[in-house]
Amino acid sequence: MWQQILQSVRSLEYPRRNAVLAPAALGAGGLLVCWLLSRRKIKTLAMGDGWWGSGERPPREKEDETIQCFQIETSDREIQELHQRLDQARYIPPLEGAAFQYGFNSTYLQRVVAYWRNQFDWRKQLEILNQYPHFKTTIEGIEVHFVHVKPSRVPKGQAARPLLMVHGWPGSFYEFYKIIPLLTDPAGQGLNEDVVFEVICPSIPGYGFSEAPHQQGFDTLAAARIFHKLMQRLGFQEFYVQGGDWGSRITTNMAQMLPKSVKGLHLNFIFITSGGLGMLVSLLLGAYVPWLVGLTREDSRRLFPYFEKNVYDLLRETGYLHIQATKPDTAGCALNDSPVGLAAYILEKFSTWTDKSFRNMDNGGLERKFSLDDLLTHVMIYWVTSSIVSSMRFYKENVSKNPNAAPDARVGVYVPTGLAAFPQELAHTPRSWAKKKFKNIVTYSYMPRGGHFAAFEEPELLAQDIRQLVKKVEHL
Ligand SMILES: *[C@@H]1O[C@H](CO)[C@@H](O)[C@H](O)[C@H]1NC(C)=O
Ligand SMILES: CC(=O)N[C@H]1CO[C@H](CO)[C@@H](O)[C@@H]1O
Repeated sequence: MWQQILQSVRSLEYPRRNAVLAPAALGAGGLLVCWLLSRRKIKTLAMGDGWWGSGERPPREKEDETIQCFQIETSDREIQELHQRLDQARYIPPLEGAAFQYGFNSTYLQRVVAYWRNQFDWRKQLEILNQYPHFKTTIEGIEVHFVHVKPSRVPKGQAARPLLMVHGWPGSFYEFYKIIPLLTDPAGQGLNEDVVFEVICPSIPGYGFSEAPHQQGFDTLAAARIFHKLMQRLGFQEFYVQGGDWGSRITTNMAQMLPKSVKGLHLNFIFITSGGLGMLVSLLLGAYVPWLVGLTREDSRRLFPYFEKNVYDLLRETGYLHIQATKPDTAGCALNDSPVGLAAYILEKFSTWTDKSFRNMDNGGLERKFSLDDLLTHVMIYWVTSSIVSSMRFYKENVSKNPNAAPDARVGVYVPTGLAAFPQELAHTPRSWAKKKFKNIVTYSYMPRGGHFAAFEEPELLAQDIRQLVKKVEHL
């Protein structure tokens, strides 16, 4: 196509016989080329700027860009106070035979709380949390926390690939603690892999140890911009990004903002606002003739019966979303005041989002894939930082408007993208739907097992899939 246009423009250059027509034709050809070029130019998402600190932005004062080392610490008094609250909790019995269908089974909750009170060793978990280097730095008026792990050894002739990994709700940077060694030290984990990463896991502002925004309007675009500023401050020009849940939307926004900085985007949760007409047609016909509407057999297995699997199930599981997208502070008052309520609210998600059938299990299947130590560590990260309310507000800032009108809905994603579709994810997005938004899907994997908390549940599978993307992008 290009060749042809250039050729025809060139052939217009030498028609000596017609000296008058030539410049006119050249001008028209030039315009055509310009128009085509502008059409080919990739639309990016405006980066903008923001201020999330308390009060007015100080006039023209340069932000302190230093990066400080940080360690997670809690005082004995905080632990004592937590124990007092755990001791004073009150419970009502679950409905007979209800398992997790009405929410967290309070009989099982008492067991979790007894473990928390008597066996859970926060000091030991703190040692685990602090085994990797933590830092804080101020961006747009708030302190941003991140974990930064450099590889201990890099194979000869290789360079470590910087990789930013972003968590979601109700998770934290701790979701990545099992995948970090697989990515930064494959040899130490018995993996024969040349591709080694330098991993940066920030806490979304308002989550865990990142300060909460003091101003309204902190959405995924703002988070994406802040993480770009963080990576720039750390000196990375080009890097990979990975995310699930909110992390998926944030890293996608990063790829839309500065596509040149993002070498590859890997997602284990696929956010699309609408799949257009193609999606509608494939929903109507996909169960009968998947091949005709761009679906694979596996897509159709995961999608249908659609209302059962992807509509009713979603309705049953997303009441929290409506609360958090409308009046987060109200329910948040209770959760921030009661560690038992907080544990029930957070851990219920680790049950059903890992496997929907866990709803029918007395103990929500929680200990099938996770240890209580790991689960309670997540809860503690929210408790000791009082961050549940600010984490919930992120929904308010992102779900209240028309999603199709959001600026990021009108900009495609052109960076090389790897999509990992885990079978127990809340909803399945076939490649043919994702293509509308992600214009350069390099890998699309039907993962054999695992759900919403991919890095936490299936670190080996996720690490493998990230490496697969990097190898394709770099032609290794
Ligand atoms: C709640 O969990 C407890 C402990 O796991 C179990 O014994 C009980 O049967 C469950 N109750 C309901 C209503 O499912
Ligand atoms: C649907 C909605 O309210 N989206 C907001 C969330 O964040 C985007 C940017 O990522 C805003 O532009 C949207 O308005």
